[in-house]
Amino acid sequence: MLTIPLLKSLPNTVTVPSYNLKDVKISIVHFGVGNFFRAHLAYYMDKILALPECQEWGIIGVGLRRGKGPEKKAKDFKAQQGLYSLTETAPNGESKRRIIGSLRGYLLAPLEQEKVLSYLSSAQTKIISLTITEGGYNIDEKTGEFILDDPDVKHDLANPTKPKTVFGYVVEGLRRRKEAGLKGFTILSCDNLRQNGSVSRTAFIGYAKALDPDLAAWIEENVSFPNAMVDRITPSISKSAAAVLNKKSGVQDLEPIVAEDFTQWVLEDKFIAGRPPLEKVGAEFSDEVGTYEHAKIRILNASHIVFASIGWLLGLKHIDEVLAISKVREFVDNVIENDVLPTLKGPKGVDLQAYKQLIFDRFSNPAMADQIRRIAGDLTSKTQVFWTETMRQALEGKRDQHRLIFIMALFLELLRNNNKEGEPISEPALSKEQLEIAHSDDLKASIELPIFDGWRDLMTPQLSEDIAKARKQIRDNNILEVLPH
Ligand code: CS2
Repeated sequence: MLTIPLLKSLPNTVTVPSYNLKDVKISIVHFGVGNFFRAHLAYYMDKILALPECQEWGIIGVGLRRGKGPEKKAKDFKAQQGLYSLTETAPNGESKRRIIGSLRGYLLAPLEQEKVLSYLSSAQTKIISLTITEGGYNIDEKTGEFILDDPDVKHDLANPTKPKTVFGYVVEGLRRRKEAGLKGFTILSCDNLRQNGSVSRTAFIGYAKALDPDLAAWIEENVSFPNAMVDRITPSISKSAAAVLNKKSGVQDLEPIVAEDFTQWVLEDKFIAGRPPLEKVGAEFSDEVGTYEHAKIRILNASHIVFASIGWLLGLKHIDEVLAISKVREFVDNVIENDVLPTLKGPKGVDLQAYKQLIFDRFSNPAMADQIRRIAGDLTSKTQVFWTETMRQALEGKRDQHRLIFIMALFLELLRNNNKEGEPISEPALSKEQLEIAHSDDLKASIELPIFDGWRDLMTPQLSEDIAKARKQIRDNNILEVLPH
């Protein structure tokens, strides 16, 4: 186990916090303490805390759900005083290890509701950051509106002081701030969404309006929602991978993580309650964040789920194994070159071809052993976010569609869950009834599932026919033989 007193006795190959952990104050409340957050925002804040006069920027993490996983995490972080180790691995396998000290505590909201609310309403709190997944913003892709009809949202609207959702918590925190005459804070999304700040605004204001229009108006004035592009590949960690990491680092850590050595964070400078000097620790402020986000999502995340879907159907486990198949790499390269880049504007000075190349090289890093299962999971939400714009441009602009039809067919085959072992992939956005449709052998039924809602209005009977045909081709053949040119 890793604890503050033990930091002194760690091997000297491990970088430990140079600041005094006891001096750190909490100004950031983070919802969704997953591996990506721990390798990204918490990593940047760890560097911030090491700067002079920056010890106010500690983080308290919040988990919203009970269950075996979150409860273990809560127990582990309590035992380790929030500390954990991060291994950063380069494509040549070389690794650097550091202990991250910025996470100063972890609260499991259902068990510590008032504590979470007191952090949210504390005068010291300046930023609420979020990694709540692409589907977590509860937005209807067809209308672009916050879904009030969700059972947990309904619960929170009826019981605003005893919330369950992130919207309920944050808005109750803001209500208390307003009542106490305090100012608001910044809500900073770190999820892969096009315009994640604007989507957060729609979600939180949408919830607040349904609860109390006066409070919603106050929030519009007192809360800022910067857009931000985030990027760092962070695999899941199995028990055995954790044991290997600990053996290599010489740290007995209950919650070790690994990430690639690449990291990027481009943000809008819109922090209503102040911010740490992130530009001093490698983040960039830009007024072109939307362009960065679009490029990242439409190239990196969009191609990631295509590689992962093909890999899954081939029965592979790790993404670098898929990149090693030249036919697959060629196919996805063609898709990006012909179907994505012609309708995508990159940020000033960024060569999108080189950007794509770098991304494919990052995916090929065997030292990461990044799981296909992780990337292919939650395909319904991810497809809506990562593919909508490309699909809309192709369908509206009457551009060539044959590769995109194949991709739609591929996604439905993945949802059908027919990998060699017949193992299901996690699909949290679908109900039991929808999952049955997804798993059926019918070639057309699942076309109606929400996965294609981002371009539902552009779907035609002919397109459905073509998707069904492509599905049949994938099923009846080795997928490598039917990848379109
Ligand atoms: C992946 C991302 O889950 C996914 O779909 O594409 O987690 C990806 O690894 C990160 O966005 C990289 O920044």
